[in-house]
Amino acid sequence: MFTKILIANRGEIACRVAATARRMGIKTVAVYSEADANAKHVAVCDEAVLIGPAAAKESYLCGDKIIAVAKATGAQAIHPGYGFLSENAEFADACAAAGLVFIGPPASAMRAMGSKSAAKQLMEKANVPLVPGYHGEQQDADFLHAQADKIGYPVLLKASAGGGGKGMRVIENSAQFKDALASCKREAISSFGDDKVLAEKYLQRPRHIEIQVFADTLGNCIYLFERDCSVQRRHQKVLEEAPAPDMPAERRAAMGEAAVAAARAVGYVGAGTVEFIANQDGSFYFMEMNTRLQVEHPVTEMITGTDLVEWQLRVAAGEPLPKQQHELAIKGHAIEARIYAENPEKGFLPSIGTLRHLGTPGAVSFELGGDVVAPAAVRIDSGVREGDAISPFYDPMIAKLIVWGADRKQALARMAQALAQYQIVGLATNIAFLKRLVEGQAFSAADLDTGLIERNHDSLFPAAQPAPATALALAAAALLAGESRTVAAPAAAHAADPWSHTTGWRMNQSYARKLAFADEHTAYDTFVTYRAEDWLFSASSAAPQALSLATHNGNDYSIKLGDQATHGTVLRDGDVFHVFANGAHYQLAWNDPMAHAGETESEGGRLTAPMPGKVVSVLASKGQEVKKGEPLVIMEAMKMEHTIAAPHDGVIDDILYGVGDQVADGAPLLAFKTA
Ligand code: MV4
Repeated sequence: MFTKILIANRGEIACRVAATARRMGIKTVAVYSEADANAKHVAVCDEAVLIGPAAAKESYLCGDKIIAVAKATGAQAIHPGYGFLSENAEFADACAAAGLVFIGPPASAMRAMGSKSAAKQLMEKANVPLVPGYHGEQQDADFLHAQADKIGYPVLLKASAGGGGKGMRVIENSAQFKDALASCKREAISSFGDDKVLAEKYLQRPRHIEIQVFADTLGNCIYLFERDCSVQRRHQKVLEEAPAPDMPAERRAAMGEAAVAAARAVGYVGAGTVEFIANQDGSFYFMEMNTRLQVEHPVTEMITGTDLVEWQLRVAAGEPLPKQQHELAIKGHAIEARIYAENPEKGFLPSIGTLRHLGTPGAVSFELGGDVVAPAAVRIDSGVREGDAISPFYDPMIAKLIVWGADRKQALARMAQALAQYQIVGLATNIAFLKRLVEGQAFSAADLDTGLIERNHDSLFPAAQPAPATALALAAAALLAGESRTVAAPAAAHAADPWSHTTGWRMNQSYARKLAFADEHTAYDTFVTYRAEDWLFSASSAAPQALSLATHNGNDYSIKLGDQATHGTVLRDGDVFHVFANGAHYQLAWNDPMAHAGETESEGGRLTAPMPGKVVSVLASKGQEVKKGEPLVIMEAMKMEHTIAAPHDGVIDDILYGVGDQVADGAPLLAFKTA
């Protein structure tokens, strides 16, 4: 076995590989870009070497630099993870030439599967089922038209060089063929520089089912069952599960054997995935083979009790597969959800920024019957920690949340629960969307196909709901508790002095303080009346109810509103209260009437945006002398205007944004020199 390996990747997969290496007593070398100097993968490896600037093609894609680092640090093998160099046959060859083991398949197998149409021809010879169609060299329009008529409509035209859904055309009938072929070829040449197409029977509601295969250098090749990855969005997987729902044992064996035949046909070694497209009736057809460890490998690990990275290391070191086919069995059900920094309400636009707060569901492990310990119920694979940034340079995945259950129903319930416990402040995420997805009727009932998200668009993107009174009450309680702490502490010496109390004691007992909150859609006026032991609270026009803070531990609050007990986490970020309660995340901006110049946040003479928003007015100019408290910039965010004022007398050094500019949370708006 190797004593030291280099991990040619970043993020969660680099951390994942490092965890297994550490457990096996293998030292690890990380490589990193300038953007990743403080990244988690650098921290979890034994050594780390800078390989270049942030852009992947100047760092993580530089095979020669990475090989040089492996040689210099004495690593014997390179694990490429997924993406980057993982399916690059030239890199695998270069590793071999440098006397390093590439932890992956032979370059020849990568090349054989790299060309989609050549792979299909190989598979045809190996008796791996293919979608009925024409995958040959002849490209004459009349010939292809005759092939399409023979296949029967609907027919799908695909660019041979394509993949990921680009260059595909569905043809409903023979009359549409000519125009569709011309347009498909135009797209194929402009996207891939190759106008070769293939024609297939179009499957109307297909499922994406893939088989995990593993082969060693001694001629053993086995399958570790299937994963159903039908829930996708624009060819990006969103949820993956194992085993596939409604998979009869005979079909599982047939698919497994077809996948093993596919792997054997290209002399495969290591971890691979054979992708099939399956009809609702269960018929299945080879699509392509991924010659790497996949993002969704944990669901297979959880149901088989294996560590696939350990298997990869053993196979790469020349050892036999740790298990034979008959020693493998499926236990329970696992589901993975990919948590992304993206905004589902804004077309899944990636969200860049800092994970200012990261609260994860607690890991749960338990006993299953006798002394057999079941897999942990919740596993989180992540390459980021609280305080880390999601940058524009790499994939904006925050974490993979993987749950295990004795059956699908239990796994589903645990996934919903774990998503409800996930707390992220600082970035938009797809967590609420994932929760709607796993709780939705279609996924719950395993009514799976690649169109699930589009078909259920209306229930997956419901109109925004106003925040419930309990969420507003939690924000109010946190605000009031925070005020009594910060103000009461220095006044403790004068405890007898009613004027230094902040319990709200007032000459006029009926005084109701207005706390104005707002989220992106709604403004909420709430009213608080201070009483001896509690508050009287009303949200908008609702009748006032007694509100009290039962317990308060860090950011966790238990309150009572009327006769309803509620708890939640409340994080205050400037004037925004992030309330996590009932599995939802409410972002409530407080319009603080007392906020004025002297309290405006300023860092090192710079003035920053209190929350993400838009600049609506710039009142100062470069070089201008200003007085403390003078308004400089007005921003609009969360339905409110925020005035950024001079913290001291001084001079405007620079103005960094103009009217109409979108500004990120915490961004400096202007440079300011104190007089
Ligand atoms: C298909 C298909 C229906 N019929 N082929 C999309 C990308 C590519 N690699 C294969 N794709 C498809 N091929 C036939 N004959 C539907 C898809 C497809 C799809 C496949 C797998 C996972 C998600 C998908 C989403 C849309 C379309």
